[in-house]
Amino acid sequence: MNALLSVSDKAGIVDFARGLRALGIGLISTGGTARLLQDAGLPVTEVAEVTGFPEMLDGRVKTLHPKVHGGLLARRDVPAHVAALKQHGIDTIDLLVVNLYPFEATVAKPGCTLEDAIENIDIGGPAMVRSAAKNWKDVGVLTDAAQYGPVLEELRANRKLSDKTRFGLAVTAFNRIADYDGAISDYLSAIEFDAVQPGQAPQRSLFGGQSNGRFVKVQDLRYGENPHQQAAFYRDLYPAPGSLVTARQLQGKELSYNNIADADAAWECVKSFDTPACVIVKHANPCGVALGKDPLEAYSKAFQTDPTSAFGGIIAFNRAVDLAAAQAVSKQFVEVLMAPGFTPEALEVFKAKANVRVLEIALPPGGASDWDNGRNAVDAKRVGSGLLMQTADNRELTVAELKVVTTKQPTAAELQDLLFAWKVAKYVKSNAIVFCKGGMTIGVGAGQMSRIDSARIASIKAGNAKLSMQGTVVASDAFFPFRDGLDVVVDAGATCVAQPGGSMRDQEVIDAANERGIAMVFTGVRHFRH
Ligand code: 93A
Repeated sequence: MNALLSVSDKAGIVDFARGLRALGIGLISTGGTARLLQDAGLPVTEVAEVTGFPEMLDGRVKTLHPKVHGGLLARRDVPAHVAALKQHGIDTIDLLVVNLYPFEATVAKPGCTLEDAIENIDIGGPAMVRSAAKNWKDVGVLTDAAQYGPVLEELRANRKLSDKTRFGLAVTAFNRIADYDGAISDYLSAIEFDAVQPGQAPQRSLFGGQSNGRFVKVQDLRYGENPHQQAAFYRDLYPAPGSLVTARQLQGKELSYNNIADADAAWECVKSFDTPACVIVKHANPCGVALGKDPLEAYSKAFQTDPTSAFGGIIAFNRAVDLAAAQAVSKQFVEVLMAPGFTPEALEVFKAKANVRVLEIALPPGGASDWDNGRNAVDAKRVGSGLLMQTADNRELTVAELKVVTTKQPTAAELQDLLFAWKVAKYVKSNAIVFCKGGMTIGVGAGQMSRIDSARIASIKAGNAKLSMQGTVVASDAFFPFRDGLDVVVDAGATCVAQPGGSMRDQEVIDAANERGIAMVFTGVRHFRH
């Protein structure tokens, strides 16, 4: 039995080769790998010796030879194949161990040039992997160091690999090649060729090129939105720093489909604040959002907005959770708790609540405005047999953009609350009406087909929580089409309103605001979210 070993990532290869050798398996290897094995005192035949050709063209041609591919592809059960091998002096290769030039890691490095990327496209490696995987009935193919241990164990036990093992290895191998080729095609497709400068990292644009992104499975999920639906969680090939998929689960039950969807909503919202904040999400909508001097205060305020809905909620912080915040949170039923960190005392509190899923997740390196536009700032939604894609809603509002359209001007405190409310409204499903005061949500109306119903619901909720609506500000994610919605929020106690403007009846709504003696600003920006 012969094994060919050709690996870029050489971790674990010496021990594995030693294990093969101990079973009497012959070792063939390419330059760098062969040297390493020889240095470890293992007898190795160099591929150049097998092919009768030196490795050439800076290593671009090492294994691309019939002596290699014949040995991998020949069917051992077809006499004509066996005869052909004999005629041409080709030995079978029964085990192939390959990991590829590190293309993905190379292009992930900042400043990687097109030339560097191209040199890291492996040709001979994938060719061998495909040959071996196609001929899985006779050849075992290893493409990942994690396979070394189990394969060696099986060989030690049975002297050969089972059909099932070889088939499984072949499937993994083809998946690896598909991912690898996908990474190459993604990278090249997104390059704006006319802007390529020699020696510089090429400009890449997700929408300029042909790529629509590729995904890697994170985990299978027990079920989907409902128990009769199957589901799995995938991540981008290159996840954005600070995105949900970079989270580490510290304890708790397995995350469910709905947990992940809600955790994403909570995390996206909370990380958009620079100062300590807490977001509680239920059914994809924030049911309480607040700022505070510390996590405890932010949580206490967020919880007050809607204690009924917060039950079983997903709670996210943008600051490390300390003991005080942990003790407060642990008084309620919580599904998922997420934060950039936890003090040891805080973690201790949740040890007693083994079911609570605790996720640690780093904030984006650039802070609240770090939207990572270059990479994952894309929203996608399946429709029928199609896919809707758009840039993510990363629009941030500055005070300078606010246009006061009423006689009454907002006070400084109202302006501050308006910006807070506006940020929250962006994360509330449309139609969104968000009442806020003092850096906390007072009433959230979400997901209604009519804006006036969202306004009514927000004020009912504030009433249920026994919160005063007097002097609140209101953010409306899209314009008021009629004055009736505005009247509802003013009746409830709002004194200042932010909305995009742009309705045919803007004047009617402005007149209503003036008549009711409140301040209103137009943002010129809409935040539908569905
Ligand atoms: O440049 S290649 O595409 N041409 C080849 O013929 C070839 N054969 C194996 N790269 C090739 N390889 C790759 O070399 C393997 O996939 C592996 O990643 C690497 C191992 O080289 P070395 O043993 O010299 O470190």
